[in-house]
Amino acid sequence: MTTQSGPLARPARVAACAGARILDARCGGVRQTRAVDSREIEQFERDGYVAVRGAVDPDVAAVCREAIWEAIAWQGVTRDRATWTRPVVRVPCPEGGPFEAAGTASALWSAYDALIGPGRWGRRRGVGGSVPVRFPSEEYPGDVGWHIEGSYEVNGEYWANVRSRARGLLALFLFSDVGEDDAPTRMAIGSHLAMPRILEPAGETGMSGEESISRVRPSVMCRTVVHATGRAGDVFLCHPFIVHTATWPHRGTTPRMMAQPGIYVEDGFAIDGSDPSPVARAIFAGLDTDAT
Ligand SMILES: O=C(O)CCC(=O)C(=O)O
Repeated sequence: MTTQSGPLARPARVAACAGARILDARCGGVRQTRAVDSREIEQFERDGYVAVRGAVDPDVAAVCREAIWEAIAWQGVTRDRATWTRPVVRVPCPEGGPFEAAGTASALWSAYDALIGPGRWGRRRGVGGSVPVRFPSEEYPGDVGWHIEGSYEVNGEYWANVRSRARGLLALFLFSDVGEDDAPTRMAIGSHLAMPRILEPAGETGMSGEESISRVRPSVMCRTVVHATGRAGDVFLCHPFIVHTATWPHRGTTPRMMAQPGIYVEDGFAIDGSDPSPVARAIFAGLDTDAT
């Protein structure tokens, strides 16, 4: 797993709040334009995510699905439902071909420019990260719990620091249609604003996921939540500090295929108010907000 894409250690995850209100991310409708506009940038800073609808061509997403089926076949899972014996199967996101087309989609690159800043992020010719494929199942998958993604490895764990070294964004690439029943990723809206004050005392070193999530007030996970639902080809671009979780059970009919790479930013962001990028502005706002 690469440093820009690894999830934090699992034991740190905090149980989901049953009372959380759910907002359907599809409310905004299907995207017509290709770059994020000023309203979406404002939403990103405030809520911690923006959905880029139709970012990846649906035909490209369909070929990506084929490649993911081939990748999980090595673990004995095929289109034959009799092989769907586990609720989740993870594979590294395949490289090349359709994944290069998906990862270099112009709508995404222009959104990275808008959210991180031109020339500041790693121009990866692919998607990267891992693909947790979730199958229709009532079984607890074992990897559910609130967390933020770590960005760099320290003694086998993924850590994050307040400047978000090595991570500009968390991207959720939907390669299958994902509805409310299909175990969508759940994000706590505005939760990214709670993390800067938690991470700041740890300075450049940062802290482990276990440490950072254990310091978040439980009320943060009881905020209104949004589910990463939509059509194959939609991509959610999330602030690196968004608190999110996998969900279960999967009561839909088809496997949910989603990749969750980090968008690499080598040095992270300035946090003194001088950095104009929306990612940095949200970190700066979080330092000034009692949201922990
Ligand atoms: O599968 C999902 O919905 C999210 C998984 C996740 O957040 C992770 O593996 O870090």
